[in-house]
Amino acid sequence: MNMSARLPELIRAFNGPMTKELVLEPAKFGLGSLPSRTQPVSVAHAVCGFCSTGCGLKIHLDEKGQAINLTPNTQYPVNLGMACPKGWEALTPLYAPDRATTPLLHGEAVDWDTAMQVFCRKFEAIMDQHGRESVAFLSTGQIMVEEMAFLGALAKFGMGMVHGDGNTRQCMATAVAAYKESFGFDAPPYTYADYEQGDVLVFIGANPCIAHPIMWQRVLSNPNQPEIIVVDPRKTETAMAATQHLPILPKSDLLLFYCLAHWLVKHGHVKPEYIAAHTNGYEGFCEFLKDYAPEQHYASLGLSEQEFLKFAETIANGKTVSFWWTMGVNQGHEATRTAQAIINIALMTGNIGRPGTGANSITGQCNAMGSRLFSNTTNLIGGHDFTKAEHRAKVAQALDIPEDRIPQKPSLAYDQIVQGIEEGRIKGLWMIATNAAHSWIQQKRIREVLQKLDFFVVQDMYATTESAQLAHLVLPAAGWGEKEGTFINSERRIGISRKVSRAPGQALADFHIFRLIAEYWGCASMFRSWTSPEAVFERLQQVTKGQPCEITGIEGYDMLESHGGMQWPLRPGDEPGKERRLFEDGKYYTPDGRAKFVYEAPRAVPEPPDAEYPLVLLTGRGTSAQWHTQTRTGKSAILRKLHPAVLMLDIHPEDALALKIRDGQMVAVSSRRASITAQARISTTMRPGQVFLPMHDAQVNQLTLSVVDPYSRQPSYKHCAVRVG
Ligand SMILES: Nc1nc2c(c(=O)[nH]1)N[C@H]1C(S)=C(S)[C@@H](COP(=O)(O)OP(=O)(O)OC[C@H]3O[C@@H](n4cnc5c(=O)[nH]c(N)nc54)[C@H](O)[C@@H]3O)O[C@H]1N2
Ligand SMILES: Nc1nc2c(c(=O)[nH]1)N[C@H]1C(S)=C(S)[C@@H](COP(=O)(O)OP(=O)(O)OC[C@H]3O[C@@H](n4cnc5c(=O)[nH]c(N)nc54)[C@H](O)[C@@H]3O)O[C@H]1N2
Ligand code: SF4
Ligand SMILES: [Mo]
Repeated sequence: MNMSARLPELIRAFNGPMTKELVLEPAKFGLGSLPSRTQPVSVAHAVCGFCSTGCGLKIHLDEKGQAINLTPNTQYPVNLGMACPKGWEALTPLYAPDRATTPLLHGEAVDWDTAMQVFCRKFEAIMDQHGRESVAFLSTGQIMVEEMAFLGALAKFGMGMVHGDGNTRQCMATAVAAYKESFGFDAPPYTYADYEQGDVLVFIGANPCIAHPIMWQRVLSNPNQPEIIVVDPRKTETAMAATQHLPILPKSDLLLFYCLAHWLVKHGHVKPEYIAAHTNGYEGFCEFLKDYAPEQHYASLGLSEQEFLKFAETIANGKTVSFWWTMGVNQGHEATRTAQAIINIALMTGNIGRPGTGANSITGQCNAMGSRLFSNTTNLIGGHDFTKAEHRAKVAQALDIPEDRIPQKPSLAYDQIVQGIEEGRIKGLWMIATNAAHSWIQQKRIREVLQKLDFFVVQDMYATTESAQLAHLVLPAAGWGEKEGTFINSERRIGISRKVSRAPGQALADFHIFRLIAEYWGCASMFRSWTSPEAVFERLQQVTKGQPCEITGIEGYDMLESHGGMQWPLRPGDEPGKERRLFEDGKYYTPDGRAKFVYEAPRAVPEPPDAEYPLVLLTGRGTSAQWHTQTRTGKSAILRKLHPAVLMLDIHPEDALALKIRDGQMVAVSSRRASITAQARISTTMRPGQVFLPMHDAQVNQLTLSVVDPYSRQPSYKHCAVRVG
C-alpha cells in the first residue's frame, strides 16, 4: 500500500473535529461569572490527568466543542466538587508554546510519512541484525488505558518486541510485587469511603496533603474524630495535621512493623479466628518475630519508648484501622518486604475487608492502575502471566491475535533495560509519556546510557523535555483533554475522559500514533477492530473475564459516564453504583484462597552516611502545584507562583549551625555521583542528619544512587549519603 498517499487522509481522520457526543448537557454552573470571554454552551466530563485521586472535572465548552474553562464536578463520587491547583489549571499546559507540533528527526521538522518510515526502518534494521531482544519500549501511567494496551500489544504482538516496561516501575512495582505474593493478585482493596469510615488511619511514607490533596479532603470528612498517625522521617504537612507523628529514621519501616507485630502478638491484640480462617504462614511469622522485641530496637528506629507504645496501643485499640502507604515505602532497598510487613499487620489484626480498614497502597499517576493491569509490560494484558500457556491462549482468543505472537517470558525490568543498553545488548528504545532523563535514578548514568542508543524515539507532548532533547526522533503527542479514553484511579475506579480541545499542529493522540505505526509496520490487520478507544475498551473487557479485575459488567463508555466511573470488579449482574471493597468475604486470590504472611530480616541500607558524606538525602514531592519533571505544571504561571522559584534544600537548624549555613544561602549538595546547587531552607521539619530535596528539579536525580529492591526492582529514590556546604 502506498502509505504516503493515504497519509493526509489518515491524519485528518485521526485529528479531526471533536465529536458531537461531547456535548452532553447544557452548561450549568454554580460558581458565578467565569473569567473567560466566551460564554460556555455545553459541558463535557473528564477525569483529571495528573494524580491517581482521579477527580471528576466538568469542562466548559464553546459552540465548537472547544474547552474554555473547567470546574470540579460536584456529582463525581471521588472529589465531590473539589480539585487541587493542578486540576484547576489542567487546561493551561495544553497551550504552552513549546508543544511538539511536528515530528522532529535529529531536531528538524519532518512530516509524519518520513517519521513513520524512519521509525519502522530503524527498529526493523536493529531487530533484523540483533534479534527481537535488542529493542525495548518504556511506557507510562499517564496515557489512557486503551492507549497503553494498544502500545503494549503493538510493540510486543505486532512489532515482535520482548522487552517493555514503564515509569510505574519507579512508582508502583513494589505494591504490585507485595500484593501478588501476599494476596495472589495485584489488588489494592479499598474504596475512598474507607478514609471517612475508620477510627484509626495510619499513613506510612505518604504525604497526601501535597501528593493527593483531594484524598486528604476525604480524610478530613471523617466524622469519627479519628487518630491519624503519620510515619515519615520528616514532619510533613500531613504529619503536622496528624494526631501522631512517628519521625522514624529513614528506611527503618520494616523494623518498625516487625516490632509492632511482636508487640501485638505479645499483648494478645491479634484476631486468631481471622488468622486461622483466612491466612497461611502465621506460625512461622510468630517464630520469626522473636528477634523483634521493640525495647531492643528503639535506637535503630529513632523513636522513644513512649512514641512507640502510643503508636502500638492506638492500633491495638482501634476498631477499624486502615494502613495507607506510598513512596516512602515503595521506593526503598527492602521495599517489597516493607509493604508486606504492613499487609501482615492488617491481616493479623483482622483490619481488612471491613469499612474503614485495609492494607492500602495509594497509587501515583492518573492511570498507574491502568498500567499495572493493561500495559502488557510486566503482566500479560489483563493481569495475566506471560509464562502461562493457558493465559496466552486466553488473551490471544479475546484479542483475536495469533497465540504465537505472545512472548513466553516477561519483559526485563526498567533497570535491566537500562543495563542492557549500557552493555550494548539493547540498541533501540521507544519512550512514551515519561521523562527518564530527569526522573530516573542516578541521572548521569541514564543520560550516558540513552546517548549510546543507535535509535532513540521519544513520544511526548513537548519537544523540550530532557529526554526529547536526547532523542533521534520525537513524535508529537496530543495530551489529556485532546483525546478520549479511560483512567483507573487508586480505588480501582475506571473513569472516562473526553476530547475537549484540538491538539496543536500535526500532534496526534497516542492512540492514533499507534494506529499509524501499525499501518507502516505492516501489522494493521492484527488491530483491524481497534478503530476507536471504545472499541479497544470492549476488547479489554473480554480479556478480563474470570480475572479478579473482571469488568465485563460495564456496558460502554456511556455507563461509565453516567455512574461517575466504576470500580473493578464489575461482572454482569453486579450492582453498578455499589462501592466495592475487596476481601469482604475473607477470600483472597491465592490458589487456596488464603492470604500469606511474607517476611524477611531487614538489611542495612546500601549507602549509609559516613564521615565524608554525613547526611541522608530524602527526596519526594515539593508542593501540590508541581508535577514530577514539570513539563506540564511548569507551563502554568499560576502554578509557578505556588512553589519556590529555586531548588530548596530543607536542613535542620543543628546541621545548618554546624556547617555555618545561613537560611537562604546557596549551598553545594554533593553525593558520590555529582554535586548540585540549592538554596538552604533551615527547617525543624527535618531531623538532624537528614536533608530533603523535591524531585521536580532536574538536578536532584544526579545525586541519587542506583539501587533497586530485589523483588520489585523499584529504585530506592529516598536514601543516599550526601554532604552539604
Ligand atoms: N503535587 C504532586 N502530587 C503528586 C505527584 C507530583 O509529582 N506532584 N506525583 C504523584 C505520584 S506519581 C506519586 S507516586 C505520588 C507520591 O506520593 P507520596 O509518596 O506521598 O510522595 P513523596 O513525597 O514522594 O513521598 C512521601 C514521603 O515519604 C517520606 N519518606 C522518605 N523516606 C522514607 C522512609 O524511609 N520511611 C517513611 N516512612 N517515609 C519516608 C518522605 O519524607 C515523603 O514525605 O504522588 C502523586 N501526586
Ligand atoms: N528523586 C526522585 N525521583 C523520582 C521520584 C522521587 O520520589 N524522587 N518519584 C518517581 C515516581 S513515583 C515517578 S511516577 C516518576 C515520574 O517520572 P516521569 O514519568 O518521567 O515524569 P513526568 O514529568 O510525569 O513525565 C511524563 C512525560 O509524559 C509527557 N506526557 C504527558 N501526557 C502525555 C500524553 O498524553 N502523551 C504523551 N505521549 N506524553 C505525555 C509529559 O510531557 C512528560 O514529559 O518519577 C520518579 N522519580
Ligand atoms: S487531587 Fe489529583 S486528580 Fe484531583 S485535581 Fe488534584 S491532581 Fe487532579
Ligand atoms: Mo509515581
